[in-house]
Amino acid sequence: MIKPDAVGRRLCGEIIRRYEAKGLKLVGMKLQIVSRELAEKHYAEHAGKKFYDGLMAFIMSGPSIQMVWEGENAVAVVRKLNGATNSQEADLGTIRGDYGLTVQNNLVHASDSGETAAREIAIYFAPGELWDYSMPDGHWLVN
Ligand code: 3AN
Repeated sequence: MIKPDAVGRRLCGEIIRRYEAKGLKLVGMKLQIVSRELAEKHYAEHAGKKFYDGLMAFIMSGPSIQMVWEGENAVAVVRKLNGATNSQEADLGTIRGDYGLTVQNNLVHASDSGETAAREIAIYFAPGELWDYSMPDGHWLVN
């Protein structure tokens, strides 16, 4: 997910460019202001934490982009591209390390396992909104 701070800072293209340049394949994408209902589902594991209210307000504060990316080890690769949750600790060269300054407004979200990805994709996408297609140069990225 490209969070509202990154959309507001006109960083969408830069972030998408990094996932594409790495070789990941975009199979789903939408722009929306996330409803409270969806945000509650997304951040259920953080309910009750002291940063929960701020996090909820932030994620609903403007449009965000939900995306599904495929590729070998996509979960780990995307988390590496994003960098550590706290942008100040994120390595330079990562999205958060290069563009972020705080822990809450950290520009991007990514699922932390295949199971979480399945859960989160179901929150934001209907099956018919994900696309199965081949890419002309796809064979260069396997083996
Ligand atoms: P990540 O997005 O790196 O998987 P999570 O799932 O631990 O990180 O946290 C979800 C989101 O909650 C973070 N992206 C960040 O926006 C916010 N968050 C996490 N920890 C804090 C904190 N200590 N203070 C404020 N916001 C936080």
